[in-house]
Amino acid sequence: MKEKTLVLIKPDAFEKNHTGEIIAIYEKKGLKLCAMKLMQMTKRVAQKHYAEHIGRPYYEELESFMTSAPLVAMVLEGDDAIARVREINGKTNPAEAAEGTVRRLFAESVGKNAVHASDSPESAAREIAIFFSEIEIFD
Ligand code: RTP
Ligand code: MG
Repeated sequence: MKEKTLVLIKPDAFEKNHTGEIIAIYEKKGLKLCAMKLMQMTKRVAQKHYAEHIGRPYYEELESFMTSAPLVAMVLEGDDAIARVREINGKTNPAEAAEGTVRRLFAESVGKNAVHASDSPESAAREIAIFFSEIEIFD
């Protein structure tokens, strides 16, 4: 089934010029870019995007990192895109991420872990609407 998912190339990976390589990985796996922008998250957007994480021990660090510098936001589309992109990204902790995954290749720590991807159809719909308006999404 065709799905859309929100992917963020986080400030660590953008800063290290890994954007092109990361996008190439998704494209080579057959996922299609249907929206993309360079932007910096505000605290307000971080609190909305990571609402379920507010109050957890790592939240303050997560918010401060995600708002610290520009990131690349995109929507990828493809068959089973939500689960497939998370598999391509690898485990949250790069030390546990499988060989060849984006996080194994580019992440430096659990916090600075290169990429974000939506984890369910509900979160994909919610997250895409935070970053993109209808006229910015092409399919
Ligand atoms: P993401 O949302 O970024 O795709 O990552 P995920 O689903 O694999 O991980 P999630 O549990 O949703 O956590 C969101 C982000 O919070 C940071 N985190 N740090 N220090 C820690 O223990 C810790 N736990 C989570 C990570 O940057 C993670 O990607
Ligand atoms: Mg998550």
